[in-house]
Parts: sequence; C-alpha cells; structure tokens
Amino acid sequence: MAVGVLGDLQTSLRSIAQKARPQSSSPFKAVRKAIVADRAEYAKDTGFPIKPQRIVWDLREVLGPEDIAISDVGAHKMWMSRMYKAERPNTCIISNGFAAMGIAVPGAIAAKLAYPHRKVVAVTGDAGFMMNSQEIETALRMKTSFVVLIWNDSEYGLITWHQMRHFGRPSHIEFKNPDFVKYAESFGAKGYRVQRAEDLLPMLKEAIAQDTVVVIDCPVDYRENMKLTAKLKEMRSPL
Ligand SMILES: Cc1ncc(C[n+]2csc(CCOP(=O)(O)OP(=O)(O)O)c2C)c(N)n1
Repeated sequence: MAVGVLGDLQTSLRSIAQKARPQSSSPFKAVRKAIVADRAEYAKDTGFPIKPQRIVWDLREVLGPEDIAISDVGAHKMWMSRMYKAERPNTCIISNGFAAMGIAVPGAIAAKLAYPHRKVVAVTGDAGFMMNSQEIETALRMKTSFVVLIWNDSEYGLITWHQMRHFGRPSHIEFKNPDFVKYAESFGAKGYRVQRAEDLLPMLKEAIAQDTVVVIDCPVDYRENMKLTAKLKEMRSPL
C-alpha cells in the first residue's frame, strides 16, 4: 500500500519513525547479508591489481567514525556506496543525482575547510581525478591536507561496465594516465604508488597522518564489476 504524506519534512519523518516497526522479513536482508559476506571475504585478498572490496575495507580501517570520505563518480562510487560502512551521518559524501565527475578533489577541499580537525579522503577514478586535479594547487594554497585515493584502471571503468552489460564488449573507454606520483610532486604535494595489495593499508595510514595533500595511485581490478553483476542477477531471480 502507498500513502502520501503532506507536511514539514522533519516533523513528518520523526512521526513516521515513531510509528514504524522493524520488518521481520525483508527482501533487503539477503542483500545486506551478501554485502557483509562479500566485504569480509575480500578484506585480506592479496590479488593485484587490488580488488575493489579490499580497497573499501582498507579505507574504512584507517578512517575514524567522524572522518570523511568523498566519492567521485564511476565504478568506484558503486563499490563505495555498496560497501563503505558510514558510521555517522554525512561522513561518506557521494555525488549522486547529477553525478558530476570531478567532484572528489574540490569536495575534499570543502570538507577540510568545514571540518579542519577531521581526516578527509577523496576517493576517485583516474578519469574523474584528471577532470579537476589542478585544484591540488588550490588545496595546497588553502593549506588543506587530505588524501586522494585514485582507483587506477586507465579506463572509464563504469562505462566499460555498462557496455559489457548491454553489448558484451567495451568500446573507446581506454586512455593513458600521467605518472600520478610525479604529477602530485610537481604541485609540491606527495605521491605514492601501490605495488602490492599489502601496501595499501600502511600507505593510507602514513598518508592521512601527513600535513599536506597526498595522492595515492592504486591499481584496481575491475574484473570484479561483472562478477558483481552476475551475483546480483542470481540474487534477484528468486524474488
Ligand atoms: C562530468 C561528467 N562527465 C561524464 C560523466 C559520465 N560518466 C560517469 S562515470 C564515467 C567514467 C568514470 O571513470 P573513472 O573516473 O576513471 O572512474 P571508474 O569508473 O574507472 O571508477 C563517465 C564518463 C559524468 N558522470 N560526469
């Protein structure tokens, strides 16, 4: 049954919350269970390039409950929104709706200006990063320190994912990146490159402790994308 509610948003939501009772059975329970299992299964995966699940896990490990992750737009956003366990409201900011790529670096500057005492990580694809990476200059000039975690696949990962789902093959999605470490250093920021799965956690820990902008070039294994599509199809069919 669908019911319309007309009223002040805050008052209406409060009243609904007071009346609402948890459902004993929900189709989302199975989805949640699968997400939790998936996250745990890959937490210590040593495959390289790194699986998206492990990147999200390691990021969650280093950030405190009040710290802020800003996601750009792309396949990485799908993994962040699916698996990043936000502990407090507004600690995982995701560009949805218009879904404009390039939000992560300027978003991190804004988050750091608003909350100077919290750690901030800009989570971004390589293409989205290259759309607004010049703002590293702004970040350093404004003395905002944060980490930029680039999920590097030298592709428009999400577009590849869509093309594979619809047409079974990708087209015109590859590109070449600059050397992100040298690129970061050319601004006066720091640059790290992940070369083994085990590197990421200590590298993230070191990076968020720095009082500057640190760019981490992290190769990602997006073969997991289509595996997730297949898994979701399997889960949907019995409903
Ligand atoms: C400004 C803008 N241009 C194009 C798009 C369409 N678009 C959505 S995701 C994507 C590819 C993102 O690639 P990348 O930043 O490398 O992230 P990945 O998907 O590889 O994680 C594109 C082109 C968009 N959302 N915003």
